[in-house]
Amino acid sequence: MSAICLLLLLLLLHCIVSFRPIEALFSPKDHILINCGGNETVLSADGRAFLPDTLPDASSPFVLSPTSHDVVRVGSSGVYGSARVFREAAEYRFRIRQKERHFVRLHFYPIRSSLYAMKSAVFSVMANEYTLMRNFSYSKLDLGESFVLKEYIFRLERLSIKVTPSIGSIAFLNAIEIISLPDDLIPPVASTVPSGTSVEIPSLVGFETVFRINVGGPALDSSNDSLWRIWENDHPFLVISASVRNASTDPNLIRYPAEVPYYVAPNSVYATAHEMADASVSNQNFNISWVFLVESGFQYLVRFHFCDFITTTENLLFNVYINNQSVLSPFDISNKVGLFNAYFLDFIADVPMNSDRILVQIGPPRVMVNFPANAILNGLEIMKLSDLNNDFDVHIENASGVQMAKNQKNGTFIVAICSVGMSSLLVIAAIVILFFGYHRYINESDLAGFLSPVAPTTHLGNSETKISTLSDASSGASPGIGQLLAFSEIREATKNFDESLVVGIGGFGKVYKGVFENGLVVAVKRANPRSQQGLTEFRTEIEMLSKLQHHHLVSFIGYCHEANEMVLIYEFMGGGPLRKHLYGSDLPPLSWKQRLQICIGAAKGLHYLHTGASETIIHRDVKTTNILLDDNLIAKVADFGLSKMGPTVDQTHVSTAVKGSFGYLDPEYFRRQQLTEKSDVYSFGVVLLEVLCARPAINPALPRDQVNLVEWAMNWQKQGQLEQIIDPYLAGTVSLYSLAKFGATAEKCLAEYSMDRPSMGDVLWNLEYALQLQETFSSVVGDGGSTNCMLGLPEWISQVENIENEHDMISVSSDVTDVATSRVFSQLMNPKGR
Ligand SMILES: *[C@@H]1O[C@H](CO)[C@@H](O)[C@H](O)[C@H]1NC(C)=O
Ligand SMILES: *[C@@H]1O[C@H](CO)[C@@H](O)[C@H](O)[C@H]1NC(C)=O
Ligand SMILES: *[C@@H]1O[C@H](CO)[C@@H](O)[C@H](O)[C@H]1NC(C)=O
Ligand SMILES: *[C@@H]1O[C@H](CO)[C@@H](O)[C@H](O)[C@H]1NC(C)=O
Ligand SMILES: *[C@@H]1O[C@H](CO)[C@@H](O)[C@H](O)[C@H]1NC(C)=O
Ligand SMILES: *[C@@H]1O[C@H](CO)[C@@H](O)[C@H](O)[C@H]1NC(C)=O
Ligand SMILES: CC(=O)N[C@H]1CO[C@H](CO)[C@@H](O)[C@@H]1O
Repeated sequence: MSAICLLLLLLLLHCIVSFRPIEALFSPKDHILINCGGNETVLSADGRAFLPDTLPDASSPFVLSPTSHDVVRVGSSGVYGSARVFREAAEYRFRIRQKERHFVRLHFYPIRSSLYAMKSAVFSVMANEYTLMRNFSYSKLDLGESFVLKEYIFRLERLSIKVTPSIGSIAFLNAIEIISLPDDLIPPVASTVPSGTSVEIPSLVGFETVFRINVGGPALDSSNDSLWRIWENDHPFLVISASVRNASTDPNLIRYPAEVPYYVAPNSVYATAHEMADASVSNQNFNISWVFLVESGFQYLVRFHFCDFITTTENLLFNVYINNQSVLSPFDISNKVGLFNAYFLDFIADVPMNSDRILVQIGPPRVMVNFPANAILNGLEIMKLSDLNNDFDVHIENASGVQMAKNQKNGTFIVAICSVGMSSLLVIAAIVILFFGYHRYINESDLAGFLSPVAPTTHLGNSETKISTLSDASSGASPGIGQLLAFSEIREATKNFDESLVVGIGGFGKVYKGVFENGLVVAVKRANPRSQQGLTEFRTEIEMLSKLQHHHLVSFIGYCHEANEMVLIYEFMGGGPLRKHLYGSDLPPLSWKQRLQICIGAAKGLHYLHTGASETIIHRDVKTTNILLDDNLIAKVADFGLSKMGPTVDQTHVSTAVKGSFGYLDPEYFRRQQLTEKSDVYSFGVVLLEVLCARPAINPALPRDQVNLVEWAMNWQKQGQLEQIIDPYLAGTVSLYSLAKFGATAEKCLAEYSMDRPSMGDVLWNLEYALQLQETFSSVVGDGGSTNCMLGLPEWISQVENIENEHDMISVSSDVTDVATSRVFSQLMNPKGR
């Protein structure tokens, strides 16, 4: 009986799912439309009502302060017929109903007025803590008579839009749109290429739409899109227009599988495409290429929209590239997606300082047997990600980049930038959107190749962590997790705990190198048999380790608890603790790139502890001796003896007696005895400084102001002169931008209050960025730091000064790049044409 009920239920569910009404329009919880400076409600061309901001009353969804401002109104051209003009800084504050991601759209159109020179107005706009535009000026865009539409996406629970005129100028706004978005419109994780590891997109990252393209189809305006977006034709971006042919089908034939919500893109985007022109060429082996000019020094989300309505009998199979890097090779759209199904894929591309473009290419795979050579693209979106400072406008690094180039009298330096440019400098990251149910389209083995070696979001739950009883340790070549081992086996592996095999001594006892019969080399941590002190820590560690498995955590192989013996067995880390590679030993010093890679590895391990396991785990003893290196200098986090489960959902912290290591302790934790994962972030900040300066966190032998590494280094960092105190071995080999990013990241980790500190995910993101910056630099000057280019510390100091003097240049260049990024959203419609 119950089986029948279940069956009926399933059938019913199936019906509900398959007859999902696609036509149903998305109805946002927040949908605030404002006609700035207007005296009445106006309808836009898509039929939406924009309320005037003249008299905000108690019921209106926003407050404008200060309230009294100048307005400009002309006849009736919709929202562009009026503007509010600001002579001083002013702020719109909005009531947001739903804490989720929102579109924030700002419309600018300078109305001709005898009173105000709106066209030449220079002003800045902030949304909450995000800087959207700095010293923006319409006149510098050279747009003729079209309006500018800026579109951003933020996760909001409150919103303030602040408009600030530059000194002696005014600011203006024509219209504002605030629309809450379906949460699955932005992917949760991203994978970096070529490293291929996936990182979370922190929820606080904002996006700015810079291009939204309906490939092979007409421009679409807001009435054609369920989220009132506009789409532009791809022709202006095609490198060779003769390489493509229009393809189109009836939009009503497009199907949206459950994994692709209809609001991802309208069916008219999926119903048009560009395919390879056959162009009566015998050789069909070419790429279709599009070039998009973007602002350098930012990361971009690149979203491809695909729908195959072209192939009939044969399979369609092609490669996809971003900036000459293969991101899908090949993409088997016929097998993965199926005819007429909408499909989309996201990637993250880094555009370094010395590049200003994103090159998107599709083309047939090299070896084409029994397939027609063809490739299609239906739509493309490019969104800029806000940086660590919540900034969308130009980076400081740009100025110094220019400075560096100028410093080189030798012309080959610049040539080197250009030619090495695209391949090694444009570093790209790829992501697969992991929308629920997505596995229907991408099976695990595809993902494995794509996201290798590790995805921090992979949930390795407790399910596979049964502690097996004995005996396959000697036979099983695969080091399983948490096996109980016989003491006799361990004694044999360590030659009866031979003193010559001791590789370390910790609070818990001695650590030996051991070799099992099957050749497995391990580290054996044996508690001092005379002390029972370690029992709690011993249990904690086994409990923790059995739940954890990650490429950047030291693998736990097994344990033994017999009579008085407590032994833990780990994979052997041939490189030993990180500290030994930094100071106090005669190991060769690590290069900056190696140090960054080690920090990234350790950050990945901690990020996994914080977010990857079923419960948040706080390490509590992050320090350079607990970060171990293997023979290839891959960093792994070790020693979970003090670890604690993090706060549960309804707690914000764990109260606990303060434990940890002197010099690394989070001051807030110390004061309030409330533990959160941000305490690890603090300790990790100390590790970053230790890595940079190659000295202990506390060194009482030094002059008083230098004893505490954090105080000392943060002093230099706040003066912008961190490069003065870096490990002398690094002098001349470190990219100043990489160092600046690294220093800023460490500073944020070391914030006094835990709420001001970034998550490990953010830290990871920024360290990877610092690495990209270093690689950019290395590919220009060479890994060894060619002495012709960089001459050690004195050189750095003068460069820092140069940055400060280049402020004017920065703002100019920001305006230059703005042209590229805002044109899309401005060419489309001429307000006069409405
Ligand atoms: C709003 O202002 C315009 C332009 O000054 C004017 O034509 C129109 O009549 C005004 N409407 C209202 C309701 O005051
Ligand atoms: C705008 O430019 C002025 C002068 O160049 C500068 O002082 C000011 O800080 C800039 N505003 C912003 C928000 O960057
Ligand atoms: C392809 O479509 C675009 C947009 O509809 C149109 O402008 C263009 O003329 C078309 N090209 C051809 C060859 O039909
Ligand atoms: C876009 O919307 C306009 C107005 O509703 C309509 O006339 C036009 O056919 C639509 N275009 C497409 C491609 O759907
Ligand atoms: C297509 O572009 C990629 C990346 O730029 C390149 O490696 C490949 O050789 C190109 N293929 C053809 C056929 O030109
Ligand atoms: C990337 O591709 C473009 C266009 O095909 C080409 O001009 C450029 O040289 C390539 N860069 C590298 C480093 O291969
Ligand atoms: C080099 C770069 O990434 N972007 C800009 C930096 O500033 C210079 C000079 O203004 C511009 O030419 C670059 O485009």
